[in-house]
Amino acid sequence: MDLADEYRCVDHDECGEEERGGCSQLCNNLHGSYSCGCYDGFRIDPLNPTMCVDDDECAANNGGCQQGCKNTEGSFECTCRKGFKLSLADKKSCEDVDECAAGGDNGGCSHECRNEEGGHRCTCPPGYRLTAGGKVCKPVAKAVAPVANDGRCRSPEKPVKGHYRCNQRKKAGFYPPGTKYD
Ligand SMILES: [Ca+2]
Ligand SMILES: [Ca+2]
Repeated sequence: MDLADEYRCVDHDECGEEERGGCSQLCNNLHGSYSCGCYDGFRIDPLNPTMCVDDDECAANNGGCQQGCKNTEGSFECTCRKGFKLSLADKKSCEDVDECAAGGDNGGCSHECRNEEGGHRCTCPPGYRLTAGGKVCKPVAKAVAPVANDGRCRSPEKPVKGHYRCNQRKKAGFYPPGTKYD
């Protein structure tokens, strides 16, 4: 300290000391005073001006996320619902997953796969029908019409599981004329 300083008030750099003014993260020395600051993603604790707390980015405007927003300590991330993926371009919007192209399994469909927004659907070519579970197509059995002489659909003598069966309600042992078979 030179002699002149003995009679001059010099700024005391609290931030230059080991305790750094008691600031948990950043310390800004000001002329005659100092203030604590925080790293990106944090803000000063309203209850204690030397401490920093996580900034909940999701609390305002959903963090700018199109679908979900997940707050994390010091940061946050946007999330997407099932069937969507986060856009690599802005990391905020969600794009449909093309299940038919992704995975290399044709969306789990045995025949045709149709991509839809947020999901996908299996479909079957003519002559096939979708089985329970919505993924596998099976050939539609050629209907052998158990038609009685009177033209009415009658229950077959030996019904096979799922086939050769009239699909309308039987009345008195017969089905109405024109009944289709499945
Ligand atoms: Ca945060
Ligand atoms: Ca899709």
